[in-house]
Amino acid sequence: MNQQAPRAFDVIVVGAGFSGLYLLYRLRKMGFSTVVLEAGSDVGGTWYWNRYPGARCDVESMEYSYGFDKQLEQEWNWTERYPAQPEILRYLQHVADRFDLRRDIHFHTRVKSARWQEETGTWKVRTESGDTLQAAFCIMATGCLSTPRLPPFKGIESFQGKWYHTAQWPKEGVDFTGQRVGVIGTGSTGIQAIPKIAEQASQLFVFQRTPNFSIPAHNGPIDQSFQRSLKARYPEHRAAARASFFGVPVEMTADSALATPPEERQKRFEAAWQYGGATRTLQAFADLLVTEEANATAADFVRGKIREIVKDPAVADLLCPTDHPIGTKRICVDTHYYATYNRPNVTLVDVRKAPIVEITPKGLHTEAGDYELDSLVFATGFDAMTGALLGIEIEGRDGLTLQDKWSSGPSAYLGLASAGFPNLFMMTGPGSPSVLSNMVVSIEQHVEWVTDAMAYLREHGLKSIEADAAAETDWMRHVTEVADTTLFPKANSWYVGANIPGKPRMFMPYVGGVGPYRDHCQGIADRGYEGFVLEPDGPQGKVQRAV
Ligand code: NA7
Repeated sequence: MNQQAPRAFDVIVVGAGFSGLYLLYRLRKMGFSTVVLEAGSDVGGTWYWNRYPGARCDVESMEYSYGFDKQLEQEWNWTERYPAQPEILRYLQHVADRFDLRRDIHFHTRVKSARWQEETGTWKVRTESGDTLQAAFCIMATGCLSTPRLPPFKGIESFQGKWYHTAQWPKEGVDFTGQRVGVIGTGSTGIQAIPKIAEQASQLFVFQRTPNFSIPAHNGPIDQSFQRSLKARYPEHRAAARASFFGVPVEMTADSALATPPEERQKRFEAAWQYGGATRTLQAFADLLVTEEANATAADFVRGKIREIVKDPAVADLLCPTDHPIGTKRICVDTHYYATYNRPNVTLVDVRKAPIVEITPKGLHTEAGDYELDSLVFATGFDAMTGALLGIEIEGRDGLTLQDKWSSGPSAYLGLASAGFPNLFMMTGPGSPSVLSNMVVSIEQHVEWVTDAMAYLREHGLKSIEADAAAETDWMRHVTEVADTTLFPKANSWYVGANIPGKPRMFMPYVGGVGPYRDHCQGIADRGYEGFVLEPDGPQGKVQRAV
């Protein structure tokens, strides 16, 4: 697509994951000419890049799927209770084919910059290969966990073996059979990959700085009668998901962990553990994420399980998290993670006590010794939530860049739009429920809300919509206030940017709940896009405020 004049569209969407695909489907249906720009060679977003062994969603298949098309949700059959990466990727490929989406997606196209052109009221988007496109609207569907982080380990270039980042895994896969492998990182990714790599490697060294809580998935083939019965009541089920707290319908309780007798409390935690997944444990009692004493009852329960499973008490001790309340860092959902440490070929190395000094040609050197390795796997996470947005030079009105505006922390009205950046939307941006929710449910809400807003502009002869600065400030204050009523901000998590040196510390996701957030957004739309500045089309261009 090399041409002189920028190609013009109504909408440019960046990213072809869950958000980008649904945006394209809906915008096309609404008659907006749309192009999607995608860095990968295929659709899938997160599920395109994260192909490491064991990669699996921690939300169940029947929940983690689109609800916008009745036939789609009926015709697609999931094979496992929790979907593995290849299956989610196949699902998204199916969606792309079924709705003929690929013809408007430019693959191998990484966006470098997006600049607002005041004279024309359009966004000029430049790709890394130098092409330019322009559109009235630009929607960043760039994902929350799409900028991998590789810490600057000294000596990495000298390593004679092979190394991999889990989020940039080779498409052809990696065979570790007979190898001495090192894994750095024990977040959700490491916890999924470690049991799989342990099955192949001759020796696996896990370099752990901070342990995390993990709950078994109890994954397995999906129960087909369950699949059929849920499909029969999908409309009610989806409605309940949309109104729920995390985007997954779970019966809420008002019970307090502290007010419940210990035996009864244990029983409930045990039932949640046996059911599998994180949601039931975190929602077993109403006060688990609110008071430290209540939280400690759940944390003690999981630590007890770790000690039951892991045979060597010293290893079990090292695997027991003590530095954060359970659930305040993304709780992991695993398959045989803790039991993996009972294998004779697996060694847990404490790099908190004796930190990694450097990568050497033959392996890895810590303050306590040397490890000879054939391969190294970095499961070291992401520059979450803001990384992908700030990785693009986004310039709004009067030369204001998003990098400058967010230099002391991100700010976005509803997590969807930022003052100074008209007609620019972000999907699951900071200040929206995003990573604290079932992403697909949140994404569908965003897509519908944003595209409805665009249709409203069209119907009312308006040319731009922009977050009002005061409304945005109020929203971000609310986001922080709600977070401060919980234990979430206490953890040094990627939710607060703590994993990236120098990143401003701020609790980024909105923890007020998916249902309440949705109602709030709907109210704003019903009141004529309250808190947004809407600008009429035409040269007179008087600003109409719906604040
Ligand atoms: P996470 O959860 O950010 O985990 C990254 C891991 O890497 C974590 O254990 C880190 O330890 C470790 N890490 C990072 N840098 C280092 C250095 N320099 N030395 C040793 N260890 C290090 O990323 P994931 O990919 O696992 O998960 C991200 C999300 O993706 C997940 O929550 C799901 O929502 C999907 P630390 O805790 O910093 O001590």
